[in-house]
Amino acid sequence: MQPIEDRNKISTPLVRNAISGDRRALAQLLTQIENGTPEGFAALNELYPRSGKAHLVGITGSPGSGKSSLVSQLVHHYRHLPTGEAPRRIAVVAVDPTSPFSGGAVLGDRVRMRDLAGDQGVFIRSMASRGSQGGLAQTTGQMVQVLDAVGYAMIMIETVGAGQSEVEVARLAHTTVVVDAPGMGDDIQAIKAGLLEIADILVINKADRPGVEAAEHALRSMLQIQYEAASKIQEFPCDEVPIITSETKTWIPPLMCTVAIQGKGIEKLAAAIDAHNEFLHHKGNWQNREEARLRAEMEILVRDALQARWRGSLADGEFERMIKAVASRKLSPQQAVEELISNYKVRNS
Ligand SMILES: Nc1nc2c(ncn2[C@@H]2O[C@H](COP(=O)(O)OP(=O)(O)O)[C@@H](O)[C@H]2O)c(=O)[nH]1
Ligand SMILES: [Mg+2]
Repeated sequence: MQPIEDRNKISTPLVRNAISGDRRALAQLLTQIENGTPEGFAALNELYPRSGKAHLVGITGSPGSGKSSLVSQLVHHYRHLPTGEAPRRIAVVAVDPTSPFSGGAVLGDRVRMRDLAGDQGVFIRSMASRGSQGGLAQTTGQMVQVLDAVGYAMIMIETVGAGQSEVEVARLAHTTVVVDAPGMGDDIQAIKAGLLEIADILVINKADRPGVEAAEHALRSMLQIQYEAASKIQEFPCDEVPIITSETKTWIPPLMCTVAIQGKGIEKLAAAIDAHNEFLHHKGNWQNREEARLRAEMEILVRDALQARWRGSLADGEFERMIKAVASRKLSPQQAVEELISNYKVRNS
């Protein structure tokens, strides 16, 4: 391990350039991380002590609910604050195959994206949800770490809220925004229920569409079930931005209604995101969240590393043979796994 005093010295030119604001260097560095190269790995270790300052905001929900539209509106909002406040530098990581950030956008989205593309304070990176070397959640976590270390104050992570790895990605954020839209169908209720557990803010986008009340009612009932024990929760008025005082003990996810394509409700949504950030900076909440976040990240790393090592230790075709043995009912899945793992233990002792 490097001694502490050397920790802030950056020896790699690419990493130094990325820190000094060179966007091409940053893009190259992120590609190395995506490809799992040794240089990327070394850069992560070099950069880690500089990270930990950014507010990580996850935006998740069903495809087509309007996540990308909301993200671009939010970024635009934060970059053009009316108060003359210096705008924060914002990065977007879009882990979504249908994202306008990675193509496949309708024209309106492209126009908005172009607005952002000329802004030097905004960095957008899209990621294929398949094909990253170390697993989706791991790679996303590492990219976010780099963006944080080179000085982006806010990092938005857009991900489709379907599937385990997307939930894992959402867990990497400090603030998770779950986006729903009217008429998305009942088949995704289960996903929604799962996502609800990790939601800090709920958004019903496309509030210009029919069925807003029904969507609102459904989400509100789910929230009430989840938070019943927390306290006596009155109604959840839509669009009410939580006010954080020294008395605030629990965070109850606010329900916000937006029309992303018209920029409606964006200011309030941004205010809710900022309120959650403020809540986290209250009474050690941030530390708790950071630890929970890092626990999630490290569990992913340990799992992936162990699995990779175990896979690497298998003889050619061993796994396939086991699958055949299970398929032909010679072994139960449990027996097969026991055997596969016990061989691994022997080889590694
Ligand atoms: N009517 C309506 N359409 C919207 C709204 N927000 C987004 N859309 C449209 O819904 C489609 C999907 O949006 P997108 O942001 O790509 O959704 P994502 O897949 O969740 O990222 C696009 O055609 C958007 O223009 C909205 O508030 N109202
Ligand atoms: Mg999208």
